[in-house]
Amino acid sequence: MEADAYTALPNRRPATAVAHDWVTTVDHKQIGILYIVASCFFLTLGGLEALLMRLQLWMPDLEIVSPQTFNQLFTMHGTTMIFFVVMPVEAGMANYLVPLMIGARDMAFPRLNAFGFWMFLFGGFLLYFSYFGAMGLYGAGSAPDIGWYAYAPLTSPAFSRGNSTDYWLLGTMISGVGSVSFAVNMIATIITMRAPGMRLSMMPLFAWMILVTSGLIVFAFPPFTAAEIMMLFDRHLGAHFFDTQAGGDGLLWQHLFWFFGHPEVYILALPAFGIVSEVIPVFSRKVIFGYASMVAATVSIGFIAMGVWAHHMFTVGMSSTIDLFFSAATFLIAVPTGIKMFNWTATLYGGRIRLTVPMLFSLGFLSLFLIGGLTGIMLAIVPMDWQLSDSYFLIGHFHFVAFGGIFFAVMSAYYYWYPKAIGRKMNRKLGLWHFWLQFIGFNLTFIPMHFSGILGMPRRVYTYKAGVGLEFWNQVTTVGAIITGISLLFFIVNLWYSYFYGEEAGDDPWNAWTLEWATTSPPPAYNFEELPVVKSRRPLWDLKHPDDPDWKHE
Ligand code: HEM
Ligand SMILES: [Cu+2]
Repeated sequence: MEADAYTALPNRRPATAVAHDWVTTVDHKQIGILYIVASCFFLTLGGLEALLMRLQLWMPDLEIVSPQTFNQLFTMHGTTMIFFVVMPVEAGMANYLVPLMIGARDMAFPRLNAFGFWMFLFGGFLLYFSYFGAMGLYGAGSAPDIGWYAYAPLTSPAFSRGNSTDYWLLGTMISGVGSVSFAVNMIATIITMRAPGMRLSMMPLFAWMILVTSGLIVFAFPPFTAAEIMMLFDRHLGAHFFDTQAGGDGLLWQHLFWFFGHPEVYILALPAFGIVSEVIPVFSRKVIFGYASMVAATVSIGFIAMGVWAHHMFTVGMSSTIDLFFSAATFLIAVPTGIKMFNWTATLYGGRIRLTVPMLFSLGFLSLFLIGGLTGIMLAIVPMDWQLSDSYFLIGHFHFVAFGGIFFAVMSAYYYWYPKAIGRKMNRKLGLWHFWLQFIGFNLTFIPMHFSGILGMPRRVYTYKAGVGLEFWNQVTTVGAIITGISLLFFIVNLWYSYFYGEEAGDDPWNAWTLEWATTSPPPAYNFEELPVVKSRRPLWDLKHPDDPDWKHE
């Protein structure tokens, strides 16, 4: 067919041509959407794994899955959620939004951007191929069963036969290359490609938090990759880095892992903080309270996050001096986090609050993240951690942070920016159903985990004894997980339904202030026909109110 034929019939292009466009794209917006779609795919897998675990734990002594399968399920679920759901959905949103927010036409290195996405996706596929292709201790088709932090010596050749552990190492390592590509590209883009007039001090907070996140990725991933290469050497080339019997050190793995693994928590959390920092002001009709302290808090969280890793190791028997140091450093990180909580609340205070669906999810974030933060402080108290570490209390705590905090914020972002990407708003009724079901389901799932943990239920067990008081809390948890799963169905239906039938959005449906709303919805390939001159933190406000622009007051 000739080129004109395509242009004459834009809707009738063959599917292969459309697919070709997506596969070869270097446009930051398309790459962003690819990341987001891929994360939905992995969310389905990670969610099904979670549901299977919860069904197995519905009653004492059930045998829905075998102990071996249960080990694979929590390993794959945790690894998937962290590396293949939350990181890519946030990377996708950053890819889509940051160039628009800073008034750039694309990322600094568009091809590197595409490379990063395909590395991430290949890593995920490789990991999941283990369900069919890996040779494990129990025969072919064994997914990794080593937990999401793959502790030595469990992963050493002596204890991990076959190659399912190699799938884990290579899958996360390859997707990690994608993450570093993303981060380097983001830093270059934000530093060098801001619109004329936009000083760093005027940049939207979301872009700031992506900048700090990218810095964390650049520092945290290489040591992790190095540790994984060392582990591969141990497994295949007869090295003994982590083999205590041959003069190696199993604890070395833990140090290297958590030197990555703790910052990783903030790599997941900072973009979420960025999201609510954009959503809350717009729906409170107030500028964000304490912009400068918000930036300062983000940067200091970035620094402190690199220095608290050993709070994951209080129970391995480090010296009490070391325990004390890491405990104190962990308390310290509550200060900048507290400043942020204060600023978001102060932004709400006295605002003209509009309870839109994105706003509800951001408020959900605020309340749930607060609880997750508080139980985190409890765990930073060393003797408390000795009691609760590796119990369901810990599982409850980090799901409050990762799901209640981060995932609620991600949902807020979906509802807030969908109109920009698609040109239509998401349906409010379905959105309300989604929000309330997710909020109720979430609390039913994860509050009881704190209780079963205190009652002594260890994490990573495939069943528990009857008559020791664990039935009730486990059943509530499982019911909650099912409700949460149903809430996500409302979300998926909403994504699909609104694509065809959603209310037309226009360029700026929320009456917002940042540059992504200055262009059409969806934006053209080159993003902006003409850039507004940036003189303040709210360029669109200035444009709409030439009589009283922000820069006169700043
Ligand atoms: C409805 C949603 C979810 C449910 C029902 C759920 C449930 C579970 C369950 C039952 C476990 C195993 C606990 C154990 O035996 O130790 C687990 C582990 C885990 N989950 Fe989730 N989860 C959900 C969402 C998430 C999300 C959004 C994240 C995001 C980061 C996440 C990250 C993890 C991690 C890192 C582990 C630890 C895996 C390991 O022990 O190696 N989960 N989850
Ligand atoms: Cu940590």
